[in-house]
Amino acid sequence: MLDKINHLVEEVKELAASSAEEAEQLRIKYLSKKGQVSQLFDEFKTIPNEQKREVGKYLNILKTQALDKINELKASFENDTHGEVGTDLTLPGSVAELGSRHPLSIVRNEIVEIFARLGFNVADGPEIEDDHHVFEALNFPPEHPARDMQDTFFIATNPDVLLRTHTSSVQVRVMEKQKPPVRAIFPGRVFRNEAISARAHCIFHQVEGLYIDENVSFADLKQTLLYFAKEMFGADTKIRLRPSYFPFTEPSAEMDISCTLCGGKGCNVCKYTGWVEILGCGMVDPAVLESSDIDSKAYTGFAFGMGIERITMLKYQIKDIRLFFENDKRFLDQFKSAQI
Ligand code: 2U9
Repeated sequence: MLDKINHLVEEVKELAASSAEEAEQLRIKYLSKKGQVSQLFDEFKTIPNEQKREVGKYLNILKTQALDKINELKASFENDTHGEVGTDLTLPGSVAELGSRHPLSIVRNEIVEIFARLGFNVADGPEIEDDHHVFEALNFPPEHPARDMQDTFFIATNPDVLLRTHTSSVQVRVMEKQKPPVRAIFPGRVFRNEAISARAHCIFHQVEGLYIDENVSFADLKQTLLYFAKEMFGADTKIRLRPSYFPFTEPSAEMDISCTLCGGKGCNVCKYTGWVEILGCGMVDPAVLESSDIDSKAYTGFAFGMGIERITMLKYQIKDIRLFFENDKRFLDQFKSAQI
């Protein structure tokens, strides 16, 4: 039996394989249940007891050597693909895909650029605000429904810590710090406690504008917004103003543009009226100027506000506001060519 073992030890030393497949065949030949090494273990049971100690030792050495050799052969094929399915260095490299700007950012940047051409700066402020900057200084009466839990998100139980419902709070902060003339726009994220649907979301984006100086008139407001509408929606765009009401402006108006889809003839986007509403505006209420210590006899101002989602939906004919917040790459990829 020792001869057989020695013979196999020598045989195992010389084992060679040209593929992983062949190495596996060798494992079967020597180490499987019916393999040559295993058969020697069966034979081992039959030898006299006094030989068992010595033979057992060599048998174990044979088994270990066979295992090591075959594992070594197998390992040599794990990283060696012999040019079959390995790295083909002649293939073109994988392309690192560039991201694209979010449609809301594209439209916000476009709005900022249009007003920059008219001399408006950009100002920014906190999203977590207090009652004074969101409501009080803007002439909201104490019982106004916007102040209700139903409409505004309050943080914890403190009624004086809330998420801003409009960026007008930033205007108040600017007026408190900077004396007229003020000519700025205020892009930012706002929060309203609303049910989410295809047309409304509890988080959305606004751009508001404010111009305060001596002799600022409603005609200035109208001309500024006409310029904006033509730059944003095309030179043929017409505007119309309808009387409205906001606590912070007097007089107030809502502005429509001629329908971007049918040009005013009537379609389902404009509900066959030829007009679509895009923003609210008005002359800053003297009480609002006074609450920020601006002399309402010396200065007048106009203000306007628009939802960026609404402008983007109109411009790109997007039917559901929720698409802006889902980050579906198939949606976002469609804006690659529109980046500014
Ligand atoms: C100050 C004074 C006046 C900002 C204005 C609107 C009209 C308006 C809405 C449009 C759609 C908000 O996003 S929306 O829901 N905004 O209609 N905003 S005037 O007036 C101000 C702001 C600040 C100190």
